[in-house]
Amino acid sequence: MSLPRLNAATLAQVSGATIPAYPRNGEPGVLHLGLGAFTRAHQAMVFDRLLAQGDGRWGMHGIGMTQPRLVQHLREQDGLYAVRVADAQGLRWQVPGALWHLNVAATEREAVLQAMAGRALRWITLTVTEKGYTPELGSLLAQGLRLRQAQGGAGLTIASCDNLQGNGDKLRALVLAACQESSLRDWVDSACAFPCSMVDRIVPASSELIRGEADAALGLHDETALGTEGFWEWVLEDRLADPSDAAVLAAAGVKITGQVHVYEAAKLRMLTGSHSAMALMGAITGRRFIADCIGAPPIQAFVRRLMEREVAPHLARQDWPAYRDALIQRFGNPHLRHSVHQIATDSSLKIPQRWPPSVLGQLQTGAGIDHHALAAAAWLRYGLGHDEKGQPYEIQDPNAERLRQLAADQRHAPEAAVQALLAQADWWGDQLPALPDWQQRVRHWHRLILSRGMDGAVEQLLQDIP
Ligand code: CS2
Repeated sequence: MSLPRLNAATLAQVSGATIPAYPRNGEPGVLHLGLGAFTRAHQAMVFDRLLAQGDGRWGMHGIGMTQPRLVQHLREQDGLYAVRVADAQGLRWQVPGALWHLNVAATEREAVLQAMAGRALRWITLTVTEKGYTPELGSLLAQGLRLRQAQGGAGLTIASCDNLQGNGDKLRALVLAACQESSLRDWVDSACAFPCSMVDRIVPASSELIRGEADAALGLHDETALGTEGFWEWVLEDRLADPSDAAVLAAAGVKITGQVHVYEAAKLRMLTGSHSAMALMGAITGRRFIADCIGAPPIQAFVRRLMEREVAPHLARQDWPAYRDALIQRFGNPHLRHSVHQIATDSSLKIPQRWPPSVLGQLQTGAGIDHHALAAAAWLRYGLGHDEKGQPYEIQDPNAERLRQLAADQRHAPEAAVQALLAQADWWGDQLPALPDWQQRVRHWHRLILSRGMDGAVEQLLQDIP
């Protein structure tokens, strides 16, 4: 028997979850670009907390950039959805209520532009992923801000929440470049703020499994249910259009600081840098989830050493040992079922943010780079598109074809394949490709991966470099 759908009319029937008890019919104060799993389990739950405390300014207008399906499902559910928060500290279900309006940028552009000019709007937040920072994004925002300025709207805080170093600066540059009129550029520059921010919560994509668990927990069907961990962090640069928001957000657990880059570097290089290495190892060895990877002692030892020896020496985050230990715990959370292939998606846009800064730092001090070199060699092996049991997998990446071509002949001409991979300046930057030590170590570990297998190469590294 099919369950009734979760929506505003059935919400009161929910017993096994915390549900919103505040009005949801106001004008959204936040417009979010890049409606996906992450923002629904992160920013939306921060705004849900503020709304529950009576501050009605934090309702969200969620904008899907291209895929209408998620927006359609959420429209059918009046913006309501279920989130399971589970880790060693316990398990609970919540229905956040911060998502009030929904549109698709690709097909409903006028509605999105009008929303950017909305009287009640105060913030725009973004999770458009690493591949979303394009001139088209700048144009969309500039067009909306032009309309806002013309209608006498106040300035906005426009906060990028993507895994990019200096994300707010990158976004500001895109928007200013898209402002054709100098009057608009001057207004954006003076009235709007583009803080950098680091956001953190592990949020796997929705799955049939979690939707089934939501059915059982809520007694209602949610086509978009999510699972996440108890941990979350939002570190926001203290550069806001309305400075009074700093105290409001801090009271909800957001860290407002002038040191956001300290947290950005630690997260990008320790968390997501390890994520990318494990994801590629998992894909090659046929391990489905991150928890399966970190649960393999040699891979856990590899990850610890990658963080301690090759990343931490270049971080300003003083509490990195505690952060490292927390990450190992978080990676091992069995409730998350975080797919290695989800993380391996778009590796050609992710790895440039995550590995080169640590490798360059190590090379500048003459320290070892073998853990990152083995990870880079794993990326080349990943490019073959099948695991070590011959099971094929899809390479989901805007540069998938390039990676496949670079990887195709690696068994017949391994050195040439490594050289070709490392010569991709848009992936490794301008400095790394020319550094012989880097090339030599990647060649070494690539040979080991082909001869001893992924796990064998990891074990060899642990033996060779105690
Ligand atoms: C992951 C990130 O998919 C990926 O690339 O490394 O989504 C990671 O789970 C989040 O940034 C954690 O905050």
